[in-house]
Amino acid sequence: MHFSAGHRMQKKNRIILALDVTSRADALRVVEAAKDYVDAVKIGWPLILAVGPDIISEIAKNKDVICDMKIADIPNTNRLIVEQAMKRGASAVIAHGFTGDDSVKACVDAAKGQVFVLTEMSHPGARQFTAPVADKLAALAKSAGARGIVAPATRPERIAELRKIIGNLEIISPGVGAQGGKASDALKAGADYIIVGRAIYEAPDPKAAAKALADEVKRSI
Ligand code: 3DU
Repeated sequence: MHFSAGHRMQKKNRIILALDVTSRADALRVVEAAKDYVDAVKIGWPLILAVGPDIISEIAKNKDVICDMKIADIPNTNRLIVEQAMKRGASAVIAHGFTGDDSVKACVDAAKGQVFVLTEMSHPGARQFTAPVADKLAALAKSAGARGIVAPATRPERIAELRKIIGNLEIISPGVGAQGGKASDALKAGADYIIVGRAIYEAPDPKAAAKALADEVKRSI
């Protein structure tokens, strides 16, 4: 399952666990519970700030880690951030595209292509700024050589539209469960992977929740 930059996350369960817990014990417990049902673990600021960046390497020993720092800076700073994430064992990173092509290309170069670019975000406020330019952000992801885009499971019709722009790039899709989106809708609309956080880590039985989602995935592809 583990791969270094340049390889591909194994597309088996088509679920990425968003590990937004704030203790090391919770992080390891949830990964252990969900490990057979997820293809990768997405780690962002909540866990990194709570526990420290060593958690990236620790989880990367057993699972592909996508570092979700929502990188959005000038090219040089983007490069420095991505280099640190990759050095710690991240398999891919998530970056904003609104910073422009030079900033996105800096991420792509530093991650050897393993970058997912945010397009329209999944929350209601996304309608203000990211939704109106989402098609352009998707086109930028493609022209910059990114691996894929992040697109909203809360609006599956947008996944289908963005798919037309990016061709065979990958789509990873948050918004399933706690934000109201459905795994089957996102996958049928063209998502390669769903990203799921609270519906797994806040469930009374995270293993059962992950398994139920994996079963839903199997039924819908
Ligand atoms: O709503 P959940 O708990 O399943 O978590 C969703 C995760 O995906 C969370 O880490 C959030 O930061 C991330 N994400 C979005 O929810 C929406 C986006 O547009 C991009 C990332």
